[in-house]
Amino acid sequence: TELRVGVVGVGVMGADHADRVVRKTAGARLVAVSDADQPRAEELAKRLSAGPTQSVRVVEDSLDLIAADDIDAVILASPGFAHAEQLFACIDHGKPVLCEKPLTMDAESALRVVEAEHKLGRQLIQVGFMRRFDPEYAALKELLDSGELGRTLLLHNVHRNKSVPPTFRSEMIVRDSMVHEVDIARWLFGEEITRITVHTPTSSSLVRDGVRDPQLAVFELANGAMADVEVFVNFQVGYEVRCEAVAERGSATIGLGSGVFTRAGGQWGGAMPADFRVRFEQAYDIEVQRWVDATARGEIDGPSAWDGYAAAAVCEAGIESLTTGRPVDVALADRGKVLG
Ligand code: ISE
Repeated sequence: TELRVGVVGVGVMGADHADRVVRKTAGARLVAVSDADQPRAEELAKRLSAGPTQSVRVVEDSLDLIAADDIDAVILASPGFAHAEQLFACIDHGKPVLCEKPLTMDAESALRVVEAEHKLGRQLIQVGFMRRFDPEYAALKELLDSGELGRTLLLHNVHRNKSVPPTFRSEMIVRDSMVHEVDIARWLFGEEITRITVHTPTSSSLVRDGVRDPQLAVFELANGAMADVEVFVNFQVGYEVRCEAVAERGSATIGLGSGVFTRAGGQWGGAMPADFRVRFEQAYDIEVQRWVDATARGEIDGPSAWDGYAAAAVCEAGIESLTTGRPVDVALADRGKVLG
């Protein structure tokens, strides 16, 4: 009784997940893939069908893949703008779905997804905030929750990519990159974000005209705590994600890098990955395995549609703040009313 999985969208992340289902995930089998770029889907299906027992087919239309009788569950890794329609299809067909961030492009459509799932009466949607499964983040959460350091007061975050594709404009930096810190702040504090300010320091001259990169944001949480984050997606050097939590009786930092440090040739240091797939490989592996295991039980085991909606609401306010640099209040529906 293997879970028969279909992957929608086989760009960088979807191809990585498809590979993960084939090679590393127990209790799951990759049955089909689909992509707006048909040749890309064909190529991946061919590559992953190489094994003797493994045959992966291409379905032209993502909605047909979602509806297919031999697909039990879906990994959604299409671009964010395609998610809403595909999520509604998953809900219509009762198919569990691991949806890459962002859940949808705006708070209004994200809330409609939450409501549609709620009407169904069971949780089908898990959102791909994979950092929650990263062993370092998980250990940080455990430490903070233990109370050993007292109450957590602040988070300082750094989030840098070596570079990004040309489609990555200022709003996308908020919606696709900063959204991870939005989720991490909500998760570590166990509180909603009520206000966001996005500052735009001088942009790097290496960045396309009009793109604001780096960005410096401050989140205010419902309990009065705050988090800051520098997001810099054209850092040139490598991929780097750090988080320091400041509590009443101490602080804790993750993401300082590990591995081999050398001293040679008048230099000292270690290597930096270029790619988030390297830094968060374990997180992705654990995320997908736990999603498969939970799906077999008819459950989810990770960030919910509500978490995706709340993040979308914060990002929408963040995108508004991006243009003015002024604080913007987050408009969030009443959770009790929506899910009550
Ligand atoms: C990318 O889309 C991701 O989701 C990565 O986790 C994030 O760190 C990166 O900034 C985004 O480009």
